[in-house]
Amino acid sequence: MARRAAPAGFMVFLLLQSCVAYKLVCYYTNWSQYREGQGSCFPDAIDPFLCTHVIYSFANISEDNQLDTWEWNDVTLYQTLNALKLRNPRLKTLLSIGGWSFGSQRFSKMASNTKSRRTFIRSVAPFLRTHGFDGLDLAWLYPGRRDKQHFTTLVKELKVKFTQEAQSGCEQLLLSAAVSAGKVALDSGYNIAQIAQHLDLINLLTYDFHGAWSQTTGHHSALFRGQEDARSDRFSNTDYAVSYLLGRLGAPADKLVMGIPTYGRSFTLASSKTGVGAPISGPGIPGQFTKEAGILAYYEVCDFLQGATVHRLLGQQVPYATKGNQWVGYDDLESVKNKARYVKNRQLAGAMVWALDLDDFRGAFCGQNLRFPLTNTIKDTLAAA
Ligand SMILES: *[C@@H]1O[C@H](CO)[C@@H](O)[C@H](O)[C@H]1NC(C)=O
Ligand SMILES: CC(=O)N[C@H]1CO[C@H](CO)[C@@H](O)[C@@H]1O
Repeated sequence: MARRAAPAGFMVFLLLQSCVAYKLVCYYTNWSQYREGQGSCFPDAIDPFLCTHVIYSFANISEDNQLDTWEWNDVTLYQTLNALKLRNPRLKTLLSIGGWSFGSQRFSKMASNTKSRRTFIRSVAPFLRTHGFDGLDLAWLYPGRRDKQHFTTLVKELKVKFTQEAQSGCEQLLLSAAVSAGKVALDSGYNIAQIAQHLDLINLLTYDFHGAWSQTTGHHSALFRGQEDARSDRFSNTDYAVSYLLGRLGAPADKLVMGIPTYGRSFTLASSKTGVGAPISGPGIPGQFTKEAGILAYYEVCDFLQGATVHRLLGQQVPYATKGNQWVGYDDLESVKNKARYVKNRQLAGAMVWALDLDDFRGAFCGQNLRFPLTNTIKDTLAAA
């Protein structure tokens, strides 16, 4: 008997393991296709077993308040992305609406009016089903004070609609939101405890804490507060945001997904000072592929590191590198491993990656002989016992 009980116990163990599996939610951006040469990324480059959820960003809201495509070839890319599910049927895909360049105003207009909100909500499920998505992600960046109630209503009504729609026998559509990790935005724009009831996932944007808009160098996605942080910067780290959401705002840990960036934020130094808090003259020079001042994809960071000096911030637990008058704060294998461990220690729902196309998705630049080295490291760390 005892010998037969062991495998049964082992099976239960396996089942329990799969119940607590952490989510790995990965964004893919519609504009990465246009990067030149090795930088160009199409959804078929995505390993279907890498993430549990892939979110396609971004979709639009049309003139008549319906969910709509953005790029001329979005429908084709939706198909390519959703075809990944033929290889991994457990993969979930979501469509994200909004984003930075979309802004807040049009969300605000749609959500504040009962009629336009209803029109939008009615358009969502048919659109997602037509294109083979499993859910919607709201990337309203960011709801202001006057939007707080409307955002809550939008989330609640979407959930009601999704529940109704699932009665036809389909698996219920998922609903997530990308939520600011900045204390000021959190306080003014979100009723976290209420929206959390209706959302399946809260994707916390725990990056962009620091950038060229600041006067000095600083890491944009520190895990913890560091000694070098000014008092005014004490809220600008991942740990603060997570603790604030869990402890003060009433976010349930099992819905909270912590963002980890696969890009760095760079600066041009204004003096011979090169540490944290050094004066800057502006953003860093654009990367060869991403071509945006102040931003470097991880694969561009790898290139930058040749001949650069790397420093690890012990308190903040993230690295930065300097070369000439350039300074970049980024995440590497070690820092993302630490962050993934943090996700497990806090028993969060999982980790989110922004973005797959900024990781070394070809495995061509970082010499690790591995595609998606950062995302794979997060995956492995989350899966480790
Ligand atoms: C997005 O929708 C707005 C109307 O709300 C429209 O003016 C704009 O052209 C759309 N953008 C694209 C790229 O289709
Ligand atoms: C090429 C490109 O940038 N396409 C669009 C992808 O979606 C965003 C929405 O945030 C647009 O701003 C981009 O223009």
